[in-house]
Order: sequence, then structure tokens, then C-alpha cells
Amino acid sequence: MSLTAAPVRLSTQSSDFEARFAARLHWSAETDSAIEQRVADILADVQQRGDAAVLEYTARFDGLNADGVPALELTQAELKAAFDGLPAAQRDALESAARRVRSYHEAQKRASGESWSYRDEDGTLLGQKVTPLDRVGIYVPGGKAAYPSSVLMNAIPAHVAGVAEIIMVVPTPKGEKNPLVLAAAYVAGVTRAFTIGGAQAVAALAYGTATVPKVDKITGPGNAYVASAKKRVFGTVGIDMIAGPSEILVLADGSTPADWVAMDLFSQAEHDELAQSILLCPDAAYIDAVQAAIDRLLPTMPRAAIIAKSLNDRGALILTRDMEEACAISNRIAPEHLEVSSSEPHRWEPLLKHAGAIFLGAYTSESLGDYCAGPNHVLPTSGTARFSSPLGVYDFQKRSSLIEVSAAGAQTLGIIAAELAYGEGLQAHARAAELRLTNVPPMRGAR
Ligand code: HSO
Ligand code: ZN
Repeated sequence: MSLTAAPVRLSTQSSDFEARFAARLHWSAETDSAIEQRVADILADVQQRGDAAVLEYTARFDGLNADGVPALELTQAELKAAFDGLPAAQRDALESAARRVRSYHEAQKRASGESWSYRDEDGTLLGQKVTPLDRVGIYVPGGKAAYPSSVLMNAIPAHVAGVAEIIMVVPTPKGEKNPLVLAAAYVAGVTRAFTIGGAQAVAALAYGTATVPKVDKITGPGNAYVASAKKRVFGTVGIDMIAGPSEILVLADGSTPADWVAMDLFSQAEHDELAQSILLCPDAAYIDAVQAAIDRLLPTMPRAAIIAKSLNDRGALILTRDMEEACAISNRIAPEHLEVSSSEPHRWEPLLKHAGAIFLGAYTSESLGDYCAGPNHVLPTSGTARFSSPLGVYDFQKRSSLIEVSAAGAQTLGIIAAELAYGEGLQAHARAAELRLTNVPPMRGAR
């Protein structure tokens, strides 16, 4: 059976554009109540019974009988052995990628992750102290979606932030370990790693068990069970975000070879049947050329079935009036990945506001960003780039305000604070401020 992939063709000039565009974007993030209930039960069970519950679920869901459950913890020696056992080219690629991701996040920390303070006119010191989280948990999916690159993208910013303990969990269905994932953990400086997954692993990290230490924050992608568990433990621990299926939006002026753009659309479609790939372009002939490239290249792709389903169900090739209109539509979509495949990307970049990551120019394939350009590949999806940011060093830090009021400052601030405190009916607040005034006013608290 020959597969075809025909993303829907839309034109902003046609009268039904808005309706058809909305239908294509429509994304139901509804939660499945059966999953919700099972996850709630697993969380409660792990909270109560700790390791015993984690072992039972691991045996049941990862296809291991209770006796066959391997030691839960992977040793550092095992991680290193996995790295040493890789072909040299893979070792080099992992290390080069890690080096670039580290440099990028170090720059991010210098730019926005350091403590700061100033003194006001009264000599009062005001500032913010930035400290790393003590211990974080990184969820790494097993099986099909086991991405060593995601281990780097989660662990390296944590490391750069100064997190002392990075705890990785990764399910090993049927006991099968992914050597590249273990090697990435070694390269990224993971402190401890456990072969557990699913809601039970999220619970172990959130509540702690005799074996698995309790963490302060859990990051990393996962299936519906993991996403539901992360949402439920939020508040007990921090979480990063709930990532949906991958998305790519290519804004093209027609100057990039059509094959390059077609392959970039494939690159996110191949992740998942629910992934979304969209082309926005003011040149109808170029859109035809991209469709022709899709037709020619699809049969050469090992994951053609996934790509075809994703493009047919969720993909779109949209003809716009001009590049300005294409930019405006891109802002409405707020895609995870936005490629500006144009000969003048810097002309359009100022018009683009909402996107997880913006890739400028024909050479900047989104896939380079997934692995090794340097920026993080954990990005907001499903339009959440309107209000959230890529995973970064800042996700592994927190801030404390710093205040040191000078004697002079106590006079200026004391009068303001006391006034407002009396207004709120809070006498102790007012008098704590007034006690520090040198010219103590008549006891207003007594009036
Ligand atoms: N594009 C994915 C990340 C990834 N790609 C991992 C390849 N490996 C995030 O949307
Ligand atoms: Zn990808």
C-alpha cells in the first residue's frame, strides 16, 4: 500500500479560511478520567507503601516479574560502562552536543541567573539572591520515545544552575536498558539513576521512598500517565511544564530548496501521529513544490506511516497574502518551533513574538536545535509559548528577596509602613515600624 501525505491546503484569501484554520488548530487537551483515577490510586499507594508499591507497579507495567526486578538503582559504573561501550562516533557526538548545550546554558546563567542588589538614596540595600534547587528529578521515557538528547537537555541546565543532586528515572521495559540514554546520563553528570517509570516513578520522586530520594522539582517529558502524575504532585514539588506533541511551523518566502522544508516538516511529524507541521508561505508555486517534495521523499522515510498520519490529520500548507500576514498568523499559532526559512530572516524576526524557539535562515534546520546547537529542546507546545519559555537554568533556580534597611531608611519607610498598617488595622506591624523611628510620633496605636 503506498502512503500519501497531503496536508490540508488553505488560503487566507478564501472566505472559509477562519473556520478551516480553527478546525485544524483545534486541540483538545481533555484529560481521560480513567487515567486520572488510576494515577491518583498509584500516587496514594506509593505514598503509603513506598518501595513495595514501586516494585509491584514496576513488575506489572514493565513486564518484569517481582523476582526478576533488577536492582532499582543503576551505578555510576554502569553509566560509565554504557558510555565506554558506545562506538567512538556516538561518544564524540554526545560529548560535542553536551559541550555546546553547556556553553549556551552557562551564558544564560551569566545573563539572567545571577544575584543582584543596589542601594537606594537612604543607603538601604535591596536585591535578589539566586540559589539552585537542592535536588531535582528528571523523568526520561523508556521504549519508543527514549531520547538521549532529552537527558542532556534536562540534566545540563540543572547542573549549570548548581543543583547538587540530579536524580534520573527511566523505565526499562522487560529489563531492556538503552545504552545511549545511560551514556547521556553519564555525560550530563546525573548523580543517581533508577530504573523505574510511569506514575509510580513520579510518586517516588515526589514523596520519597526508602530507596528513591524525595526531590524538590520534577522535569522531563512522559506519556499521559506521567503528565497526569506530574500535575497531581505539583505543589508538593515543582514541575517544569506539561509538554504536548511536537510542532513545527515553517515561514517560507520561497528561497529555500523545497526538499529542505519538506524534510523539516517530516522531522517533527515523525515524532508522533499527533505532531503538527505547518507551512506558511505567500508563494503558491512554492507550496506546490513543497507538496511535490513531500510526495517524492515520503516513500524513502522509515517512519512514513507516522509522518503521513500526522501530516494528513494535523498538517497544513497555508497560502498567505504576504510575509507580514504569515508572521501575524504564526503569532496566533504560537508554535513550539518556528523556522523563518527566508533569505532575509532578520527582516521578519522583529514581527515574531510567540514561539518556543525561532530558527533563522535556510541553514537553521530545527533538527540541529533538537540535538546540538545549544538552546534547550524542551519547549512550550500547544500555544503555551504565548505565556511560557524554554526549559532553562532559571527552572533549576529560585530567588529570595534581600532587604537591609539602613537607619535612615527606617525613618522614611517606617512612616509609610505604619500609615498603611494602621489602615489595615494591624497594630503590631505599625508599632514594629514605629519603634525604629528616632522621632517617635505620639502613640497612634492608642488613639
Ligand atoms: N523535537 C523534540 C525533541 C527531540 N527531537 C528529541 C529529537 N529528539 C521536542 O519537541
Ligand atoms: Zn525533534
